[in-house]
Amino acid sequence: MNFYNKMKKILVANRGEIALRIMRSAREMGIKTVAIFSEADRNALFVRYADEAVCVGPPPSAQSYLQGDKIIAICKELGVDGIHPGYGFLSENADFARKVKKAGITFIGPSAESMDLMGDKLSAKATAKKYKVPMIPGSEGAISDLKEAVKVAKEVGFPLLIKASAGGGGKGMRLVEKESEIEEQMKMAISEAISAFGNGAVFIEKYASRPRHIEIQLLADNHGNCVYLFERECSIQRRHQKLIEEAPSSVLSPELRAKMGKCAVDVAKACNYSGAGTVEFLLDADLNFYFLEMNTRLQVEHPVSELITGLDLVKEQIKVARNEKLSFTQEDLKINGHALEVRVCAEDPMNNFLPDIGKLVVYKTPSGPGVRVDDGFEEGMDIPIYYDPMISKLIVHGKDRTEAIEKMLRAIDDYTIIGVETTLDFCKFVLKHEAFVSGNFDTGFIAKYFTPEVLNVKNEEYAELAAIAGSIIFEGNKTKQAGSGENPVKKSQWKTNRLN
Ligand code: MV4
Repeated sequence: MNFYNKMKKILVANRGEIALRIMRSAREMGIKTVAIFSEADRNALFVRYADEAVCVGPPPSAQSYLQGDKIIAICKELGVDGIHPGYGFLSENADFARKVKKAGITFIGPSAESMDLMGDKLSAKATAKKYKVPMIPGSEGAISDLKEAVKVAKEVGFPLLIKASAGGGGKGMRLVEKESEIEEQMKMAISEAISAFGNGAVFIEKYASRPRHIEIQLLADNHGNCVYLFERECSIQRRHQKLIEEAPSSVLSPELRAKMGKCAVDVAKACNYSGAGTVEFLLDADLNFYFLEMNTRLQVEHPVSELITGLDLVKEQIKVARNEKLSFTQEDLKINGHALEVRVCAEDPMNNFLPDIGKLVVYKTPSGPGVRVDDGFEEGMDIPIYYDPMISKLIVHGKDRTEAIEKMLRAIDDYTIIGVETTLDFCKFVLKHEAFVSGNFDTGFIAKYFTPEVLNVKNEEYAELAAIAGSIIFEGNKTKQAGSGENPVKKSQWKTNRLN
């Protein structure tokens, strides 16, 4: 069957940078785009970029971007062939994927069955186990009574983690350091799981201290082909929020990369996966790796994989969704250079990374060879309080890791954001840190090295510099004719992001 003519119009069930990024690829493929938006996003770039746009409701996500039935009704009305869910919102909602399919619309993502299998962590582990994918020692299934919990705990040893089966991404995890804490932590974990996910199933795993977080990007078609697009190193995280990602990881040998890649492909085969997906692994200090979970969506950090492989993951997702075969094999894929991504969030690192929303009074993005900015904001716009405070993703591609770091530092300096605090200064601190530069870091990096003072010192230096700059301008204005047009202070010395 030839489905090539299918997919003339796609609805993007998302907002912000990812909605725009998806629409750009669709447009390059000659596909019309439909945006849905909430009342808070009326003036957003992605709404204007789309060929058609429909308001779905008031600002809160539950009343807008999560209104699955409403979104499907819009698709029917506008003759939409496919829905791209982006990340977050409805992207990993199996019931939504089922309804979309039932309505005769293509869900650009895996089947509802794959999502069901991987959405529940216990069933994900049971599925992956069929292919002998390495697992962290722990309970075989759900644990409901204390006696069993104690028995498993004694087998695996302390410290251990109690995890919610319906959790994921770090939600619903509890650390247990010794036997006397088990009872209380089990009770807490179960009641939390019930209130957060409506499912009280929990399981136990040995706690791996300070692992690295390595994830493998996969792409599978509907004809039995599946390839890995290498790894992303995502260990620079804070409270399960990734802040810097890179590809490739500086610690994987080609042999380990191939081994982890094959395991990830096995996980995809075990759940009959289709489309773009990611398998998360923990990597310990001895370079042993363990399956954690599978993300059945396009991820925020996908651009670093695009840059090192030369692929457009959104285009590949669309091609797979219209039943095309992958146009390349594993052997065709090679890692080209090194890519880094920093998440530019409207958060204040000096104040516990609390969201700092407001107006982008000045907003100037960096550019130049190897610099990519995925954003959805313009100067003068307000960052809405209702959603994730991510302003943009700044992504660079260099011939090697050193060049990528240098390029990122330059790009951060060339980025001007005034009006809200951002994570740019913080990212610069990380990129200059000896542990990051040497590659000798893990998920404990921020806890180990970051305190607000490390930025404070820099800010004091900046304040000093600003004072000097101010006095030079003042002196300059006194001695120069007004309107001479010459500014004795280079613009870059003013920058809020310049640390030293
Ligand atoms: C773990 C772990 C240590 N031991 N499991 C956090 C996110 C979720 N995908 C699983 N997570 C972890 N599971 C065992 N048995 C440590 C983490 C973890 C972590 C993992 C990846 C990246 C950052 C992290 C930060 C804290 C904890």
